[in-house]
Amino acid sequence: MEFEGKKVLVIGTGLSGMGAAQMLSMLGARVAILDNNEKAEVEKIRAGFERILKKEDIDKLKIMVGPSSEEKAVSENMTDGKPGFDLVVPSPGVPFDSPLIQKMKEAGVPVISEIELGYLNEKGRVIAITGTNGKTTTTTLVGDIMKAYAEQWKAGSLDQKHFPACSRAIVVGNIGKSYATASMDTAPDTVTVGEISSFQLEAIDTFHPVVSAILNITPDHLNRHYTMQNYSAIKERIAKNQTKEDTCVLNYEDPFLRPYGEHLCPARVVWFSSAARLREGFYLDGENICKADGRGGSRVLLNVNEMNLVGVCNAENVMAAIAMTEAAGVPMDLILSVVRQFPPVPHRIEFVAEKQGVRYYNDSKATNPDAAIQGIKAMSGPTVLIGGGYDKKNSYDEWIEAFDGKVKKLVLIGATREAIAECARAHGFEDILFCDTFEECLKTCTELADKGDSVLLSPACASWGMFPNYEVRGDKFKEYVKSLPD
Ligand code: UMA
Repeated sequence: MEFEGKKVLVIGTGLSGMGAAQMLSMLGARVAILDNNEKAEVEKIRAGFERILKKEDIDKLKIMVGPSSEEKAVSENMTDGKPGFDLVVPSPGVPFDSPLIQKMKEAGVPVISEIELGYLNEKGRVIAITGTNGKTTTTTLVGDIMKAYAEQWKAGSLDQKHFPACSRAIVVGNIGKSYATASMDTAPDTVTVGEISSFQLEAIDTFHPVVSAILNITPDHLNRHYTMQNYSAIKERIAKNQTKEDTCVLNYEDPFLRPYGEHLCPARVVWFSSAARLREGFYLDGENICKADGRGGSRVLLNVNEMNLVGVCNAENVMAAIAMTEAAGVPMDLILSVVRQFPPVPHRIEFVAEKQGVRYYNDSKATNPDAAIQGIKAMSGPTVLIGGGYDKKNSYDEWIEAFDGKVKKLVLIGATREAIAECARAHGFEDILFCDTFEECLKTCTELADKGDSVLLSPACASWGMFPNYEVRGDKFKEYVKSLPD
């Protein structure tokens, strides 16, 4: 797509909005950017652009801030009674049914996510990963495998007639990197590995990965997507432009993905399973990750104890990463050597330290009940569990049921603490404590834990309301643990 001279409205001045505006300005578009947060300041936004754009490009930007900025963006840019924009790029955090977006759509202005925008400027191949949980671990692992592949490819140690070109692998998306910015560095022989959220998939159009994966679909973000049917349909959009020439890797155990993969997915499907011995695909057999060839043969690829990652959820993530990178043309020996060295991703069932006989685990990335179920499942003994946070209107029943006698005390914080406590009591679990601050909660956990116990931060809720993001919450936990006497 040609962006030169196009009038584009970018909504939001976080990572996505700044990246979108940067790419568009560099490609000659006329960019208006707004942020409706009452605390947003033009000077600060300009200072942010000074790090990524030339002064003459910044001077051409129209920056609008505050609660009236949406109204202004429309009223000041009317052409023939219609909003005078050629394109609108909302940040993922902007609700897709917001009045401004509805107005733009009704006026026939195309509304695309920053992921679609990056893709329109993509010059190489794309591998894309979505799912409710495990996206970051899987994306990071796929990125590491593709980077190792690129090194070998460039060094000439792979037969370049047989193996697809790859001079560089770039990791982008929900993992915390703007795709639009990164798209400026793509070339016909680069591979972009994207972690893509449901918020980003809502507004894709031509986005077409050669290899995609949907890891799992469990309740999350229902305050935005309303129903599970809607949420799963949005996740499945990742493969909407794929054909039988492409590959979509799917979880055979997922009740939404099985029927999708069997009847609806337009790509060649490769399955992985943590529970069934598949005839074709990747599966977990006890401690072994195996590959079945579809002709009755199967072989062990690796034992889970050879990896640094723990838990069945991570075995699933690894199987998905192996399936995706094999489909992208990487030799299996190289894939497995990277898997064996791969360190745990921070904030995901991350062992922090043992202090006075108590083991501390940071699973701050468990921002929904399903992710938190994996956290508690990975614990082997009595656990003091920290839960609660921002209210995404999730249900906690299955999480409480997964406590399985392991949780000796549930220490609750944040907006959801009453709702979680009520749900726990309904399931007969009464060992509950409320804390008002995170600091009080951490001290309480240390007092409650005996030698041999674990303390697990796996809150089943987003951190918003108490922290800017789950990373800050996890880092605070780690800082506290490290400050404890040995
Ligand atoms: N804003 C408006 N109007 C609105 C809403 C927001 O002006 O109606 C403004 C805010 O004031 C703020 C900016 O938009 O200045 C924030 O935009 P954003 O919330 O989309 O955040 P970004 O910094 O652009 O980060 C986004 C993703 N955030 C969300 O999806 C909420 C990041 O994922 C992602 O890393 C980044 O793009 C790059 O792709 C974070 C996330 O929480 C990690 N994702 C959710 C998850 O993983 O569960 C989906």
